[in-house]
Amino acid sequence: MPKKPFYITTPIYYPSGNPHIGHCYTTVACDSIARYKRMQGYDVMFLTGTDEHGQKIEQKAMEAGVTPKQYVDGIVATFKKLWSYMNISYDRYIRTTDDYHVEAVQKIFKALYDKGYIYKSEYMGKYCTPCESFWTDSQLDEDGCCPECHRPVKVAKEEAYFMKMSPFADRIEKLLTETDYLRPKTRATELVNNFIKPGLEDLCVSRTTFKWGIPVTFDDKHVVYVWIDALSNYITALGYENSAHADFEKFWPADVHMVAKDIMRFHAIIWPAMLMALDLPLPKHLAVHGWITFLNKQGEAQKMSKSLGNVVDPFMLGERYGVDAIRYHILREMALGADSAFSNEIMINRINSDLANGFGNLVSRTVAMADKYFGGKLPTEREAEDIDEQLIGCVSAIREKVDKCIDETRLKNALEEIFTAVDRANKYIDETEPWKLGKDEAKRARLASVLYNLLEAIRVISTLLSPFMPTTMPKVWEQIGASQSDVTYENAGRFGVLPLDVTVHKGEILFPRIDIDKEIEELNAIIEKNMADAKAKLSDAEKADEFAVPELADEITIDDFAKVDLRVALVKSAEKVKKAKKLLCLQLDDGMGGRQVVSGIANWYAPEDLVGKKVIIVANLKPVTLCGVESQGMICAADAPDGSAKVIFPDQSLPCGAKIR
Ligand code: ME8
Repeated sequence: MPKKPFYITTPIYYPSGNPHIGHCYTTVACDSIARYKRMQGYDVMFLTGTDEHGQKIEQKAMEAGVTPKQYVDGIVATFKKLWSYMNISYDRYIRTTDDYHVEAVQKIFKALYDKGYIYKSEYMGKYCTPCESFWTDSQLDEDGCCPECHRPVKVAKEEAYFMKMSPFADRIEKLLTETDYLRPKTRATELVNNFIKPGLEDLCVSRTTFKWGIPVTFDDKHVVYVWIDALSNYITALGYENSAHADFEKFWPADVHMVAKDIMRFHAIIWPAMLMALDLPLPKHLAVHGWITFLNKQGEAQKMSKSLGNVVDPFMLGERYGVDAIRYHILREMALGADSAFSNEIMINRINSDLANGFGNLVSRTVAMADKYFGGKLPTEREAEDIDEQLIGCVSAIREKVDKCIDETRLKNALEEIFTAVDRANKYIDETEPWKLGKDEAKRARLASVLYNLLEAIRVISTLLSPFMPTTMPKVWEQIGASQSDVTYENAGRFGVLPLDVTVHKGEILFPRIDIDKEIEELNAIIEKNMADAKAKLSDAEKADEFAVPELADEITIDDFAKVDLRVALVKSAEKVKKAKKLLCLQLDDGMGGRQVVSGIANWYAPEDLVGKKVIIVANLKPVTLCGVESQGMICAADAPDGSAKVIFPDQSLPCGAKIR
């Protein structure tokens, strides 16, 4: 009988910076499901890749002085290196710069145009450059900024093609609320209330302001704008509208698309609309997970960001604790739909408790006892007791539970189920006290039963864990004397598979216990250094990018401006104002006989930073008394992104009293 197909995808990632632990989450989760399904006997297609077009990449390449293709090639190589390092068993890797994808997207765009779903118009809206997204006013956050990254948006207008969305609104609403497409389904409410109920707006699908994109064949001023290009990858990679692959019939519709919440809207609304417009079947499930955030020293969960330097490097963690421990940790911490805060402490505690003390210890104790009491080879006589049934019952039941979790994309729960069996087996050791049995020759058969039951429990557990931790489990099989045919999916549902006289082989410690204090100190030092480096490295452009520009004040006329008399003045002396921590009192030469100004900059400037420098003052400001000291005007300073004020120093050759206009 031919194997049943199973198709799972990660998002295609932007190669605009190196991959981090957040990208690893989705990819490792999909990899574990893909491996599990292969173990179950499915014919699996696991797709990942990179989303390589767009203005942001064009800009980054320009800054780096290379072509966009050269730029993405470098980062794609790092992605691929990471996936190989993390043991990701993808079957296909799509790059949106691949010729076949480009050709297919052009055909898809044209087909949608020919069907009347795409039309030309003019776009005027709020545009977020970093996210490459246009937003409507109702979608902006409460500060009027981008709802995704919360940075300021700008008004932009251009000729553009649009895709009609309203014809699909009812079907999409039903898809989200009446089927189990969306996981977790609780998220449907926000999509329906925020996007569908207010009326689905047509989607801008082309751009003319940058070149790094797939050209629209029938209007070469335009390039296809992000989502039609990106989302189509899931079908072009199978050979839709191209001849590079020929698996579309076999694998479409996808069984699972997995994404984080940042791109849920695109996968829950726009992607189904595109497929409906193309008359294609819809994917079966969209699994949406939360963010891996970084828990900082103050206990606040921060978004991982290169500019903050809090991006957790998977290569570094893998080197220290092993790739499987990292895979386990990220999958075990994140519940589908919720965010999960990453901290070094949580990670190390998790590895120590579950892997070193829990599973690792179960294996090493069992193998060590079989070695000590029976020279490694179990005798064939047996003596069962009632308590055995509890262990056997628990272990035999887990496969079915794990199957269900995998089918519902609940990987955290899958691991929890498996670890109930680990705990049960460790408890069984405490209950049966094999070290006591080992002292009594008459208990040989009983001891053999206990150790055999433990080896069987380990066999089942390690088989089910192998999709999650594919490097370590073969080492376990070697230690417990299991052959390849013992560790199949079928045998993970049975007890009593290992030969009665199985031979164990003591091996390396699977998960060494981590010295938490030492490691935390070292990891924290690494993160702090990264944060300091990131701060120092931020280019001015990036700093400006990070900075939320305050809203523009009401319009004034030139006459209004002329009322403000700005002048150059020299700081002759300065001192702190007693009893006012923030204030400096400055004596100025203003070219008009001199004056005294009090300024709230003492937190950032010492008197000696200013003496001898020319500054700009508001010279006709009505005098006030601040903390008992008279101030005749004020010094001009700008608000910096870090909350400090930076004094504006004009050209120092200007004479005191020069007017600024
Ligand atoms: O959005 N925690 O690409 P992208 C969890 N190209 N997951 C994270 C994460 C974090 N901190 N950071 C990233 C794009 N991810 C588009 C997608 S698909 C047709 C086009 C993962 O590089 C998560 O899966 O910004 C998220 O959805 C994806 O990376 C976004 O990757």
